[in-house]
Amino acid sequence: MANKRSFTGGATVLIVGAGPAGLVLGNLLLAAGIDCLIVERADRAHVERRARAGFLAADTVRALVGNGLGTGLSARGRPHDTCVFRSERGEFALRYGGLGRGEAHTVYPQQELVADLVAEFLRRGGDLRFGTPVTEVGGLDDDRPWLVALDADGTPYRLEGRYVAGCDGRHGVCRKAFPAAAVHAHRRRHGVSWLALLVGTPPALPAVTYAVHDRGFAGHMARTASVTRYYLQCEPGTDPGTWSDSAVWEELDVRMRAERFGPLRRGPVLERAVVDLESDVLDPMQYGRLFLAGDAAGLISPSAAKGANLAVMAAETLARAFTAALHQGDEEPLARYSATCLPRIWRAQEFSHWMIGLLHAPPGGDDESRFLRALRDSRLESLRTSPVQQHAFADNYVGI
Ligand code: RFL
Repeated sequence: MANKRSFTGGATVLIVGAGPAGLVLGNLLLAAGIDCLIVERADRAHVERRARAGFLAADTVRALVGNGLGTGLSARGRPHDTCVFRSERGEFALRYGGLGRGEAHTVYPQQELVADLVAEFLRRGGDLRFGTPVTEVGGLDDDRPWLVALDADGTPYRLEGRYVAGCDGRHGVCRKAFPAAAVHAHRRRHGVSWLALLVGTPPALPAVTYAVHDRGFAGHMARTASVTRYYLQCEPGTDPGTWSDSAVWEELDVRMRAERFGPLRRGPVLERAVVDLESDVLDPMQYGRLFLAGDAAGLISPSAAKGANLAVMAAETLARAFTAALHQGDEEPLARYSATCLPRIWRAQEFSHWMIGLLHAPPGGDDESRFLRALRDSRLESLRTSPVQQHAFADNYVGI
C-alpha cells in the first residue's frame, strides 16, 4: 500500500507524462500561477527525439500561439493547404485551405514542439522530473489524491496534490486507475496496419499525397526540409525489420505510381515501426480527482492526423477548468470536462474512421472485398467531383 511510502512532496496539480498534453497543461497552469509538477517516465533526450505527428490544425496553432507557446512553430513551421489523392484513375489535388473554414495546417514535427514546450516549462520555473515513472495513482475519491513514482535509483516515493492530470498516453497508469465500473471504453480495431517510415530525404512531392492502391495504401507527408514520413499499409503483425530499404522503396514506387507521376527521392530509412490502426474513447474522461487528457483519454488512428491536436485541445480545456476551480472556486468547468471534450473527440473519430474507408479496402477476390473496393473508389470519386463533399472534407480535415 502506497501510504507506507515516504511523503516527499507534491503540488496542487500533479501531471503524469511530458507529451504534448502534459506539457501544454503544465505551461498553461504555470502561466495562471498554479503550482504544478510533471513526472515523466522517459529521459529528456528520448522525449525530445520521439518523432510522431507533424500536422497541426489551425485551432491547435491558435491555442499554442495564443498562450505564448508558438515561438518555434511560428519560426519554423510551414503552412500546408493542399492534399493530393492518387489512384488508378489518376491524380487530383484538393486545396482544402481555400474551402470550408479556409484554414491550413502547419507542418511542425511533434518532437520539436515537445522540445519547445519542455524549454518553456523550465524557463517558467516549472518542476519537470524526467526518468521518473509513476507506478500507482490513488486517493481519487479523497481531497488529496496521490502518486507513487520511482526516483533514479528505483526507490518509490509519494507525491500528493489536489488534482491529478493523467497525460501519460494510452499505455500509462492513469487510465488503469479508473474503477472498471466508473468508465466505458468504446474500442475499435480497424484491422489495418501501417509501416510508418521516416526517411532521410527532402519531401519528394509538394503536398501530402495519399495513394490508393489494390496492393494497399501508401502515403507521403513532409516533415522537415530533410526528413519525410511515408506510410505503407502492411499485414497486421508484420515485423518492421523484415522490410529492407530496397523493399520499402520498390513498394513505394509501385503504390505511389512513380512511373506515371514521377520518381520519389530515395534515401536511408531512419525509422520503421508498425502502427496498428486502433481507436478507443474513454467516457467519462474523469473520475474523482483524476482527469485524463490526450492519448490517455482516447486513442485515435493516425489516418487523419488528429491525435496530437486532440491532446493540445484537451489540455487547454483542462487548464481553463483547473484555473476556474482554483482561482474562482468554480468547479463547474471541471465537472463538465468530459462533456466539453467528448463531442470534439467523437467528431475527430468519425472523420478518421471515414478516412480509413477512403484509403483502404481488402485486396481479396471474394464478393465482399470487391464490394468494399467499389465503395472506396466511389468515395474517392465523390471527393474528386463534389464541391459539397470537398467543403465537408476541408472542415473536418483541418478543423477539430
Ligand atoms: P504521448 O505523446 O504519448 O505522451 C505521454 C507521455 O507519458 C509518458 N508516460 C509516463 N510518465 C510517467 N509515468 C508513467 N507510468 C508513464 N507512462 C507514460 C510517456 O513517456 C510520454 O512521454 O501522449 P499525449 O501527450 O497524449 O500526445 C498524444 C500524441 O503524441 C499522439 O496522439 C500523436 O503522436 C498521434 N499522431 C499524430 N497526431 C497528429 O495530430 N498529427 C499527426 O500527423 C500524427 N502522426 C501520430 C502520427 C502517431 C503515430 N504513432 C507513433 C502512433 C504518426 C504516428 C506514426
